[in-house]
Amino acid sequence: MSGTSPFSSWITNDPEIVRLLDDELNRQRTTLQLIASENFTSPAVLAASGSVLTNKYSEGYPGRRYYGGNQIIDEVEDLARNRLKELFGAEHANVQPHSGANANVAAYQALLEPGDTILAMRLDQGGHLTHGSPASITSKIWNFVSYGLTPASSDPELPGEIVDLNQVLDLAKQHRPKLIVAGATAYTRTIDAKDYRAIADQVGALLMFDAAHPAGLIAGGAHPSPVGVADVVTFTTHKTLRGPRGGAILCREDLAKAIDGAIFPGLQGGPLEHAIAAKAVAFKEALDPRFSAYAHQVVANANALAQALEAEGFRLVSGGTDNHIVLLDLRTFDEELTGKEAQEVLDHAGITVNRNTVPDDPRSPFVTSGLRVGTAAETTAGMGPEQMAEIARLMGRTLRSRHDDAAIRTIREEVAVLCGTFDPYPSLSN
Ligand code: DSN
Repeated sequence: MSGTSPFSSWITNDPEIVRLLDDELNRQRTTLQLIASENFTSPAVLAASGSVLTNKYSEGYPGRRYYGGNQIIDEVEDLARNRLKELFGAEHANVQPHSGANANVAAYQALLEPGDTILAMRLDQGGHLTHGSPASITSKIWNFVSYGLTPASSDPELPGEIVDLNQVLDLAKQHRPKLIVAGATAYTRTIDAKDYRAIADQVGALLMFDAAHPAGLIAGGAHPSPVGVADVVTFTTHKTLRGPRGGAILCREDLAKAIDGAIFPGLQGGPLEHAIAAKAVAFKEALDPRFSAYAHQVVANANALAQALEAEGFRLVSGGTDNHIVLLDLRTFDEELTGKEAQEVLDHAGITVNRNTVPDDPRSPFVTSGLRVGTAAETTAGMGPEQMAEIARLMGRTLRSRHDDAAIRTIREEVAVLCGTFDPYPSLSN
């Protein structure tokens, strides 16, 4: 096996790891990747991630490092920063955050004092752990007040489960937060930073936009941009933006020093310059006009998937989607079916998704009544609306036959055939 592995010419002394890399490549190739926060990076991004830059210590920033030998590293990081500024039309970029969570914590640290009040979206309504979940360190340092969604509605003309901007305004007036956070990890509708800016301005608050999920859609012009509207924009580079695992922050020039200081030395030590080089590669790819076509196709595919899943009997949270995410309430499909069981049986069928709470979910976050699915990865692999309809049918069949092992095995074979036509890594042979 290792003789034909795409990894064995690099990893010559560790067949166990070569086998695991081969197995994971095979899993990604032969099963459907529908986790909304995942994507397939290009081979160029993979190569930069696995480069000699991993060897270098470069605490500090270009031109101001605490170690010698950083002339080339400075060029790498400047390239990444400049490409990122160009991509989003931003005044300042920091490409060092190791993750979106670190980007968020650093932004809070740059803008606030411990104990200050932040108004952000509740995790079980679609927010993120770093938006003040009791389980996150953020809630121990800052005082969070949470907003949520409007109630569910049965009127298709007036779908509910939309961010409740009236509640955001009321809470902002009542609690006078120093910072308002817009953005979510499990929300399917457009979040327009301008709506939040109007509220922030009324109460004299700063505005941060957590664009972890839609960053690639924003870069591709398929979602309104918060840059120039929010004071700070944080995001991950590995979701719709299709880069390596990591984070980034954009801000106005007057906040640059505070943001940079909050990442290093405030929160992190040495930057991951191999990841920063890979980010630079991804930003160049996102500057290519073909990336805009990709971003629009991701949204079109999510719409096709949502409609086909609704036809299978699932309820669409928020009534549908404007982005890459579809959030399913399983209870209309089968009252007894939990998100946990659905995720597990879909995994057996080769359909990779994650369970997710639905708004006001009566089940625990470990069990849940919903599933979150996303189209960023399989759109990269070349799938279109026709394949989305097929995926919805396969999901419906899997969950209806969840107690029939033979049926699940048959579906897994059909999934592998479908994936065989849309190989995300044709240049990696094995
Ligand atoms: N884990 C990310 C997601 O799946 O959306 C959020 O951090």
